[in-house]
Amino acid sequence: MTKRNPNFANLKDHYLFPEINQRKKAFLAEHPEAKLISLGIGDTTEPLLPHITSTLCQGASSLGERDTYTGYGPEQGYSDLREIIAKTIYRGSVTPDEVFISDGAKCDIGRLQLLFGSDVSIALQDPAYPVYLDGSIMQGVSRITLLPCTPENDFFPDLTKAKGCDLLYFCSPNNPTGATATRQQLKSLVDFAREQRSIIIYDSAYSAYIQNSDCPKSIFEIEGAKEVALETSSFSKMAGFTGVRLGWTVVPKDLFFEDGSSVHKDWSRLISTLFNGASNIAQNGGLGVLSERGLEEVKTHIAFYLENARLLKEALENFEVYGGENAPYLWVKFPGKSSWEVFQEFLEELHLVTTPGSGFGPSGEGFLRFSAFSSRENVQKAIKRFSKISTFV
Ligand code: PGU
Repeated sequence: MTKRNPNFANLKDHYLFPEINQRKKAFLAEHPEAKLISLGIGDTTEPLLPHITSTLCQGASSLGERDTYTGYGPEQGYSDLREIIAKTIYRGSVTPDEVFISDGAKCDIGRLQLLFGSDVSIALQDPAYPVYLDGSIMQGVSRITLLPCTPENDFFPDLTKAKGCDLLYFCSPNNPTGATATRQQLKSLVDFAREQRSIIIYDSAYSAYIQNSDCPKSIFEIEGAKEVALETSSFSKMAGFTGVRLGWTVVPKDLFFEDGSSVHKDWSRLISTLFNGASNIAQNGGLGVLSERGLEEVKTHIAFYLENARLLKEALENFEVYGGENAPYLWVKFPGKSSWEVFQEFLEELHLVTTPGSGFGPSGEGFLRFSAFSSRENVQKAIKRFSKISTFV
């Protein structure tokens, strides 16, 4: 008989978000009348605005004409999209041939884990997006160091704990804490990686939410980063493309493995073998997003979700609340209770779905994550329900 991949025995039974869905379904089975509001998974809710929508439609209709029909595209993505990303997002600090278009950051994180394989030691923020840890375990990585990020260290880890690690995952603005690293902090991260000769896998999926000019939107704003970092990012949270599926990863040509071979070259090899390029319709939409009119539409959406975050933060002011200013997440401490206990109370007493902090790592215990991705109406309804929190916490 076929043997199970033994790495899977080292995982928890469920990925975090399906587990939340199961609890939600179990609750609805007993209370079918409940009007649940989700401040749980970070999934955009607002309809796309006209210019971006029109570029997606145009991408689809061009497939209906002989002269404009396209099939498989280049695995690395369309050159005009790579060019506009290099110019608009990175202001020329990376070249178009260092940009690889993807079907989203999550998918690329999985492929990056395949690139580095199992024989690496990794360090990651705790709490962190669960894909960094679960995906590494699937690959068979066993040398794993968690770097606690708590209010006590201003959510920036003690890097000395990551000494000697091969890969350093870093996400800013952070999911789930909403903490956003300053230029000084990112400089210390890059200096550390240069000293250690480690590679940083930098996730900037939420960079469009950064309002503070002292917080870089990309690791490549830091001098020397191209020698030690690659960056994965996404149109999902920037442009409401969670369902459209479009992202990118920048792999600098200055990045090398220990034996002197090129990371860029191996990544090209991997992508051309295991990926057939992002959807041509989605890529047309990506060009729309990064056009002048598209970027105006993006600003409107970002401002909308940040206003949701502000309203939620204001309503939770009696609690210890972090994040929400440069990120679409609030990180709220509920002392004396486990995250899953408080999650269940919010579900049963307020009919609100949140995300338990412990699902992002042990340092998340006792916290809940609130997502600001919601309609204004639902945010206002959720805030009204908050008045009952004092009856159970
Ligand atoms: N990177 C980070 C840090 C994320 O939080 C998410 C989504 C992604 C990447 C995924 O980006 P895509 O480009 O859409 O693939 N995090 C959400 C959704 C849950 C999930 O499993 O991806 C969240 O609620 O944490």
